[in-house]
Amino acid sequence: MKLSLVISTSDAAFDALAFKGDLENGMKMAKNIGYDAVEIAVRDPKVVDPEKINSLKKEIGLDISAIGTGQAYLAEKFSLTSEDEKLRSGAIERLKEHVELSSNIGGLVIIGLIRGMVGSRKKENVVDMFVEGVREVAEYAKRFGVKLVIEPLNRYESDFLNTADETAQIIESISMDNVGLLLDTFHMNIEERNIEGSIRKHKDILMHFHVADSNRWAPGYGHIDFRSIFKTLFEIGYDGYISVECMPLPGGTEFSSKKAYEYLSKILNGR
Ligand code: LER
Ligand code: MN
Repeated sequence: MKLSLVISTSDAAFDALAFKGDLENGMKMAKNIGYDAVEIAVRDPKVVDPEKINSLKKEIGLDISAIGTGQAYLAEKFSLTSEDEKLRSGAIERLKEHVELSSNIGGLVIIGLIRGMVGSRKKENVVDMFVEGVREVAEYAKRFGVKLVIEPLNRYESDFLNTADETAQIIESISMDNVGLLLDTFHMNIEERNIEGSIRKHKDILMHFHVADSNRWAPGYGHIDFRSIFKTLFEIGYDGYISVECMPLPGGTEFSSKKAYEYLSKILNGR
């Protein structure tokens, strides 16, 4: 298992230069700490230069573990289940662009907030729209050898797909081998009855793993039992990334990223 760090970048559309600056600084910081990869959020792949990212990857010696897509929902309301046809087809087209970016720079494409919300609608109808949308993107992704991961989010962030079971059921109905599950300890701590049990139950589709402690501080500063979780991940033979996605606490981005790395690598090395 390799360690990755989610790095924050400013909105690429409005300030492409700042995005590259942030990216370069974030990648250098992650490398200096010891991480193997970074995970980035990209609102619009059209304004990202894959050649530049690839040269940074090479120069710094770091991989891209995953690409987050939620900014397209937050800033532009693109959603795979929007009632507005333009926003729904826009989400599909945008995700296909994320797929192309991924085929260029690497990383799984994350389906988080871009799933949209159920609201007052009938859940079955929303599920059907979602399955259809993800399938279209997944078929496109298959041509590029790219994988998509769907992430259950806790109830305070979304009213659609909160648990590993619900999400796994949808992944089963999509039934494509390039669509898998992303589990995040912060969300699991709120929604799962038993974190280790859910990991074990869905081991066959688990493709990516986010870690933050119970308070979304760096692992080690809350009450999640990472020793037990990592033992479970070892036992199921998980070989994807462990990606640190926490608030810059304690002590700011660099300090918390360093503390997270030290704490997790100690556990991974059995100390
Ligand atoms: C994204 O990976 C995530 O966990 C969300 O909570 C971010 O909104
Ligand atoms: Mn997450």
